[in-house]
Order: sequence, then C-alpha cells, then structure tokens
Amino acid sequence: MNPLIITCAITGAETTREKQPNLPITPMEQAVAAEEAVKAGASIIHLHVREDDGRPTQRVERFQEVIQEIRARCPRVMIQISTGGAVGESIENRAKPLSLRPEMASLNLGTMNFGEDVFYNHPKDIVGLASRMRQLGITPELEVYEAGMLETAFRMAKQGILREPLHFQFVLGVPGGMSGDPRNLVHLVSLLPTNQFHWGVAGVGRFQLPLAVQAMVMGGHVRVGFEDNIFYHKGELAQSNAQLVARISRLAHELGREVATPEQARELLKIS
Ligand code: KMH
Ligand code: ZN
Repeated sequence: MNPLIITCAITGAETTREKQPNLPITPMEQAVAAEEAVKAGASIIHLHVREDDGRPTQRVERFQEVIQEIRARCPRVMIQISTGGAVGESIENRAKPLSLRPEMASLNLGTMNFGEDVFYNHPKDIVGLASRMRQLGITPELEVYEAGMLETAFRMAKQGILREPLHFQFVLGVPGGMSGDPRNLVHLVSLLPTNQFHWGVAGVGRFQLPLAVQAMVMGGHVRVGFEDNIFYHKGELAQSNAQLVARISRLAHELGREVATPEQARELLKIS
C-alpha cells in the first residue's frame, strides 16, 4: 500500500477557543501547531486563518504571515489553503489567498446544508476557483460531502477543468451531508472508477477516529485536527493537534502502513 498521507486541519473556521482552549489562532500559535503536527507525522497542513480576536478571515496578508512562519519551521510540508473559508464568506474573498500560490487548495464541490447554515458553492464559482487554481499551478483537493459531488468532479475532469490524478477528501459527518457511517465511505470509494485517484477521509467529531482507521485499512489517507474534531476521547478534549496526529501515526505503524514524509507525499500527489 501507498504510504499514508496525514493532513492536519489545525484551526478551521468554526471551532472556537471557548470549545477548545488549545485552538491555535495567532500566526505564531498556528506555526507552532503546524510544526508539532509535522513532527508527529503530518505532511499536509489544511489552513484557515484568523484575526487576532479569533474571527475567521480570508485576508491575504494574514495567510502570508502564517505561511511564512510555517515555512520557516517546516520547509517541505505542503500547505493547503482553504477556499471554503467560513460559512457565509463571499466567493471573492474565498479566492483571494490563491494569489499566494500554495501547493494545494481546497475546492468544495457543491452547495449543502452545513449544520444550521447553508454552505454555498455555485457551479460557476466552483469552475472559477478550479480554473484559477489550474492557472496558478495549485493542486486542488476536492472536498466531497455527498456522493453527487463526486459526479461533479468526474464531469469537471471530462471537461478538462480538473486534471487527473484527482485527489478527493471525503468529509463525512457534517450535519447536512453524508454521515460517518462506515458504509458511506465504502460506497464513495466504490464509485471511484479506477485506482488512479487519491482519496482521504476527514471524519467530523466522533467519526474522526473510526473513519481514519477504516481509511488506513482501505488504502486511503487521513485528515485529523481541531477543524473537524476537538476531542481525544469522548468527553476528553485533545491537548493539541499533534496529539491527534500522533495517534494516527501510531495506529498506522501497528497496521503496517508507513506514514508519508512531506517528500513522499509530494511524490505521491505529483507536487514538486
Ligand atoms: N468552513 C466550512 C464551511 C474548506 O476548508 O474548504 C468549509 C470548509 C471547507 O472548511
Ligand atoms: Zn477547512
């Protein structure tokens, strides 16, 4: 099996300090959290940034500051900026940090209910973001919350808007999308026509750990971190993002799956 790519989503847009006191918010906190996560086995950092007061932002200067700090500590980790932003953010703002040309960026493939909110992704905006990424040489990670979104990706690949190999992230457990039921992951993977695709799973909340283990066994990759889950065990908050990554690395080792270094992850995803 391929080495396991662990992505760490260190901050997110919705998690708060009130709920997770160790949430990294400032550029320095985020850089330290990223460095610890990389030391624990992460090769991709999925990045949302915040203003100092904790508000989510898509401000380019803030992304630049954080990326610089992370790069100074982890020169080869892949940085994947979020173009999802926070629910309700304008599409113009969501696209802005692409100008920094990170290795990767998330691309959300459809509109859906997102908890109590609606996460809008108009078809023309999805195509617009994908085209901009292509123009700038940024590899999209395709965020899939529903089986129909997978079909959207296949259609976009056929139209030449997305270039293969496609890299999917199945985000399961968002209220409004597919749940973290193990059958959902089996179904989504079964829809991939060949094994020329990369896929990972980001389980939300209590689904994070069981889906991660399932993905490891099925040959997929794994995302953990405070964006998706703030607990280590039921009712016990995680101490850090790195603690969540370290558990995945340990389990991978037990299961005989090598954990990818940033270099190996680049090679696998064809990102130089
Ligand atoms: N904050 C969510 C509404 C992404 O990063 O692209 C969307 C999100 C997905 O986090
Ligand atoms: Zn995100």
